[in-house]
Amino acid sequence: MELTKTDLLELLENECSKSFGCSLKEASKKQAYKTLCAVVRDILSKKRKSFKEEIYAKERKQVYYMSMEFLVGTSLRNNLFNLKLESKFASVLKGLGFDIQELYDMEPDAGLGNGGLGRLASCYMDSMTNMALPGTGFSIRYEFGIFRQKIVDGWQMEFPDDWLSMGDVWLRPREDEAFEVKFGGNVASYEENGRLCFRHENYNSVMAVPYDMFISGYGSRAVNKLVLWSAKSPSKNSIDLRYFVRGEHLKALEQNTMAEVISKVLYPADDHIEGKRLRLKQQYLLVSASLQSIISLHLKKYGNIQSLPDKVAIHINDTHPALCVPELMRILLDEYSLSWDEAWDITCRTLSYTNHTVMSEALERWNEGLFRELLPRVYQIVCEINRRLVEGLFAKYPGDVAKIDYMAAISGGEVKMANLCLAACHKINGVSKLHSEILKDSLFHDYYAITPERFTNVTNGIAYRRWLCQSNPALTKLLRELIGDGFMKDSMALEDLLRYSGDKAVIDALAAVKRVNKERLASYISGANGINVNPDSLFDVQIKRLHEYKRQLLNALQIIRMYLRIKENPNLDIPPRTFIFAAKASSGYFMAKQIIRLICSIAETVNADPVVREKIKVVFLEDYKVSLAEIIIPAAEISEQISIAGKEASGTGNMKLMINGAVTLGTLDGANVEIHEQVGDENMFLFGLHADEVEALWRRGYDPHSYVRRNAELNEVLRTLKTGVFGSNFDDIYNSLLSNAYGTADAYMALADFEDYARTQDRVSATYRDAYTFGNMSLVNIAKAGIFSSDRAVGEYAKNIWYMK
Ligand code: 26Q
Repeated sequence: MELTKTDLLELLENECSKSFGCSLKEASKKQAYKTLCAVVRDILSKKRKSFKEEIYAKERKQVYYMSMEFLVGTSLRNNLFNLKLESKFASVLKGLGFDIQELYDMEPDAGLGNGGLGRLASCYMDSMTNMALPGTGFSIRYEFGIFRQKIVDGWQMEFPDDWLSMGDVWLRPREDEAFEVKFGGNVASYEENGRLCFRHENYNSVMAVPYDMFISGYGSRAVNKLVLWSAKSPSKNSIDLRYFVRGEHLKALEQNTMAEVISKVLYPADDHIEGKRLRLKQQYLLVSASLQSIISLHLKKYGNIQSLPDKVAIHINDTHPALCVPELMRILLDEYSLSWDEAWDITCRTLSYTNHTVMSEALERWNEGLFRELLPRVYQIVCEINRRLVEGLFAKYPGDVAKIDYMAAISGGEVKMANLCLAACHKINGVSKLHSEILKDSLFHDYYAITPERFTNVTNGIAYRRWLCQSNPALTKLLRELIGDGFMKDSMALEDLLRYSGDKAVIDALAAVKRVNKERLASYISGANGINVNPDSLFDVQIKRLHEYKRQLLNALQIIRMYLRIKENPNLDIPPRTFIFAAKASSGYFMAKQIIRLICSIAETVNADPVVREKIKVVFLEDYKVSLAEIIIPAAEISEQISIAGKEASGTGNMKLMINGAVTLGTLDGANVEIHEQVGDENMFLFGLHADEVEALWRRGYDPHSYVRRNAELNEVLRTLKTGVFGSNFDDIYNSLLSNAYGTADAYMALADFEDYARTQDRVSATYRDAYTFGNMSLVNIAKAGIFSSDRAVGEYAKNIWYMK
């Protein structure tokens, strides 16, 4: 039954009086926000109950999505939109004196992720729910999510993100359903009924307490949940009496804080990996608690463990939860007394794995000693998996020690997590066509050669109802007028917009929408950075994590080129442009922080120059996060996707920008290749080396100097890094491009692609002058973006990987 406004009013008043002992008329804004969230959560909770009963009765297969990250962002508007209750609640609240937008603005982002991989996990939860697939996400309830970024004199500073004070409204703790997770200690063996058994002894226990967050789907009967584990000390009163009675009071509390530190903070790195003990503890907490929970639910319903792969699919989101492989084996062997072969068969058929990166720095390996010390029984199992793996490989490739070493789960004193997944999972996929080919051809080639049937591709997708319908209401309204609202359920219906290709009135209407969104972003920029940008200028956007392979530096070098050209010719006739950046750098990533400093310095010089600033402006927005992306993306006209070809696994920002009408300026990397397939040369600005050319150039020997010698303009640009044109010197950046002692200068080939990039940027300027040509490119991009819906992606996972009905 449908909720009326009277119902909503009653629900709100009851909740407010229950929680705050007052009526909404007397409530503060904060109280009203918490009241509203609690009411929405209760509505979802009721729906959840009936959906749960339905899937239970139908014995439907369940998918569990294991991820160290879910970049949820905000939930209130999303939930109201999905429940189709937004306007009713808005009007009821208005009657009580509250503006719903102001309540939305109070919600902090749940920033439980770094970037693409984490946001993808959240988009997939949304889509599973839209499609009424029974899916549960498992992750960690980090007390502090991704750090808040401030820029001080061009330097990135990191501050803790205390999101729970206002964000915990969505979390429902289930204290009494905690699971014990064991660390350290030793393993004793004994014999029982002729079987060799193992007992984990002298371990330290940590309790994993689940917190549920409900996930709503658009006009869907389903409500799924995200389960976040929080680490708690097992001792009842949080004091270890063994120490307390000896008078060691501090030590008695230490164990407690040691346990709870596990879920304190998200690791803010998405590039190079430090083998930190705490990170391994986090991974095991997630894996062990989740598997215990999954298996106990399964047994309660089905009564036998053998049916696990038929009723349960467990997905490993990159290698971070790869401990699923040995931990599931451990549970099956030690707790259910299965034979090795039986346990292995169940494990392989239940698990699947997605790879999200080909960067070798990001391939997870753990020091064997650390691994053994922290997880002694799991380590034994990894050793046995490895022994059997290597034995099999030896039979296949007798004497090919290098190959076997490369494929082993343990080698060179390290446990290699990707190889554990490759050895076990029944399906392995990349996240774009190009990326999946690269996995087969190079990174995972040796595994592909033995079992090609396990390898597949699922090109990423986005929850476009959030990224288009909710964050760009003006465009959504226009689209509904033009093509009806079929696209809100089926993204492929966006193609109907092609009917209006070349239609000047429609292109004008799209431009008017873009203009509204640009004004909104301009006002945000003026508030945040104190910079006034011209809403009639071209908004050129590069928003993503800061990494050398993503080449924000290439963008910056081109801006320097434009700056020098304007200085040389103050009458240079180009359409005004605003370059907008937002990016967080890993806290320990020195070069990334230098690049932020360079961009900020360019911004200062450019924006202060009375002549230059009439033609170009540069803005670095601090603290990039989901809710900021939702403001920038609708206003973007050019989407910079300029990674060195072969390194960006997919990219998903490119899809969000595309569906909002931005035109891609990019290399043939990741999903850009498939965007190109959709829109063609004429609706995209492509440049740069292709992935195979990059490879070939590496093999030939890459010499960045040769490009500088050939291109006087590039030489001038690079000189500014040394001569202090932008306030100070950027020797470290200069050296990274030209004089790295180890022959790895300019490892991401910014200089090789510079000339083509600059020429293409000029083409962008020329095209932008013709509003109809550019506007029509934008139209085609919106129309062709439907394929990049996460509904499509999740549908492919469900069918080809999780084997769900
Ligand atoms: C691992 C160990 C220790 C500390 C940190 C990490 C870690 C954390 C996050 C390693 C990698 C990540 C994140 C990777 C990521 O976001 N990859 C992106 O995934 C997107 C979704 O598939 C792709 O679109 C992007 O191309 C890819 O870069």
